[in-house]
Amino acid sequence: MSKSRLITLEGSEGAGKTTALKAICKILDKWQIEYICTREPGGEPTAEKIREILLNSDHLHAKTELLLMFASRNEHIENVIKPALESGKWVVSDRYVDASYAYQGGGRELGFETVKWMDEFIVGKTQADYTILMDIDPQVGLERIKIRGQADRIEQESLPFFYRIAKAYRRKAKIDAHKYTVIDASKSILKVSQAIEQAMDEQKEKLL
Ligand code: Z5A
Repeated sequence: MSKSRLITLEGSEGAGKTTALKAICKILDKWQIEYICTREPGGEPTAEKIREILLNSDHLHAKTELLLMFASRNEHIENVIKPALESGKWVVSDRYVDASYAYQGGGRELGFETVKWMDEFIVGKTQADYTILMDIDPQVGLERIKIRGQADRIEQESLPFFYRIAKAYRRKAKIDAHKYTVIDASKSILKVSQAIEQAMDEQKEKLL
């Protein structure tokens, strides 16, 4: 039996992570892998309550935001991710710790070092085996999600905030290049899905 794997999806607003998730699931089904799909912040009851605070509070200090992201992540890891991996299932997570490097480290300018400290403390060895970054110009991504209506607290941030996030994601993808694939998410849904399926197939030997 192959080792259980943790696959994560990252990207800024409107990058198309939902489409990407479908493409990953299609491949895992083809490989006959048992897996669960989950998301951050959230993925389990307490973490979902923290998500509500994170997305719908009027104001949060940057450090509070970082601490809450990791508090919800700790519940998610202990109650969902670790048990799934230990039972032999693979886990596909819509966002994981690299979102904290990008949003809190880059966007909120708390820096990678601060996030790394929290990463080592909370995530430890439960690191992603493989990450797909949906890379898009933030302006294009924000345009895509405009039609959804009411923006949450983070979505209401200014454009420079989202450019810092995109830059931080690219930096993290370079640091962890051995386990990252960067997808051009500005292409059509069909092209993006094909690119993800191809990327997964290229990782097959490494992952299985
Ligand atoms: N956050 C954080 O700050 N720190 C952390 O550590 C973590 C998270 C874990 C979670 O909100 C928020 O928490 C998020 C980061 C922060 N920031 N905010 N706000 P969320 O889960 O609600 O939001 P999201 O993860 O950013 O999801 P999203 O905005 O929905 O983006 P998406 O999932 O990538 O997009 P989508 O739903 O797949 O697509 C959006 C629209 O674009 C939709 O109408 C699609 O049909 C369309 N689309 C998708 N692909 C295409 C292509 N290729 N062409 C044209 N149109 C497309």
